[in-house]
Amino acid sequence: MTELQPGQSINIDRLLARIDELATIGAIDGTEGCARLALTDEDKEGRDLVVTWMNDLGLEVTVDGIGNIIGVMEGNGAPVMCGSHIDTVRTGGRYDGNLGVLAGLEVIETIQTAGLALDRPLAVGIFTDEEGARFAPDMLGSLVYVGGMALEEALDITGIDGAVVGAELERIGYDGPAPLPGPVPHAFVELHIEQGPVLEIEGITIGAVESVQGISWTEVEVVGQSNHAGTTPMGLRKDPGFVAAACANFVRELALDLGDPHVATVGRIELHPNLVNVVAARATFTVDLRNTDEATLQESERRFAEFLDRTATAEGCTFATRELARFEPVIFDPAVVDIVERSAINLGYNVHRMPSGAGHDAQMLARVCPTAMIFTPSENGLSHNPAEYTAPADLEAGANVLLHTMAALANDGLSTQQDGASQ
Ligand code: HGY
Ligand code: MN
Ligand code: MN
Repeated sequence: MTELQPGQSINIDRLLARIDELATIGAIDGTEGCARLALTDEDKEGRDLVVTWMNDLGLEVTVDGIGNIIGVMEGNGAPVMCGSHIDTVRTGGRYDGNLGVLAGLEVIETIQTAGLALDRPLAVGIFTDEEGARFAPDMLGSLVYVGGMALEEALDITGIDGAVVGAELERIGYDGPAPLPGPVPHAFVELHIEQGPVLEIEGITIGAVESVQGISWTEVEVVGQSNHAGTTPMGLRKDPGFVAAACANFVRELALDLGDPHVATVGRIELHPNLVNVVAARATFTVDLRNTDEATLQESERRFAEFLDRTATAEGCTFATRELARFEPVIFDPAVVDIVERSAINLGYNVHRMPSGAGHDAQMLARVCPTAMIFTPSENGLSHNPAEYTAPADLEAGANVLLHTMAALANDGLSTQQDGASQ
């Protein structure tokens, strides 16, 4: 068996071929994107394809009770794991999540083909429902994997379409037997597209990700009184549609007031009965607030709650809120971030340390083992959009950094002697 050579590269054509093939599942007509909402038939089809590739590589494949799929190479001791997700949002691109999983398979095939010796086995994980777009919270599968949510609670979650997680997992045949919480890896590394503009603007190829910002998702239901749009004087209205619109405007103003990196989004608004000539009876909408600083995130939650109360009350409406997701900022393991940065430099790529604006499964694995992430640039900073694009040279760079980072971690690049030492 041989050592990994400093210049050893993955096979980019093989990686691109897998990315392209997986993207045909749930393909969005006329675009490069795909739609595979968690636990839908398209998600099942994507899972089946990647499991076939895992089996072709001779990996030991397990599926746990929340549908996480883990493929492990033969070997002794806790594996060095990589991975991500293959579920997408409804306007998804072909790289978000998929790159981290398929680059993991490519790393393993490169190591097998070159007959390379590693002190530890490698593993690739596909975590269920990372997006949280159909079933909140996001990162659901990895959250359950690390014991952050009981399986029973997760299986009971009802989605935006009324489907229930447990029933959907059973329907698609991914309610697996593997134990939860899952086996703790020696270390975890996630390769992901940046999904933002920073790397492209700075002309940097690799992001060594040091942290993930905090996330706060709330669903708000405002109840008023449906009435005739033509006959109801403005002063007599109880219009939840107005309250929802006022809240969408407020969170934008709030984000501008707090300044970067604070972001705020009203991504989903549903009016009932949603008709041109009816003052709505009910408005249901979501508020997504994020910040790298927990105290500021809490301040934004507090200021929004006060605005909602004041505005709904003044409009004669009642309201209820439901927390969909709430994760504090996460700091990745400095030793693993160092290895990512050093791997990139040794491979001749320029590299930039940065936070992640998006949530990722790595922020959950960081609860149980040394973890970090690798970013590659997103063209025009675009993501959660079918036009999402990352150039092949950047995909190759990211996968090469993943290869060398995982090899370093497998050959004890970490000072820790214990498997999966807590942070
Ligand atoms: O919402 C997120 O940050 C991720 O795409 N789930
Ligand atoms: Mn993602
Ligand atoms: Mn995403």
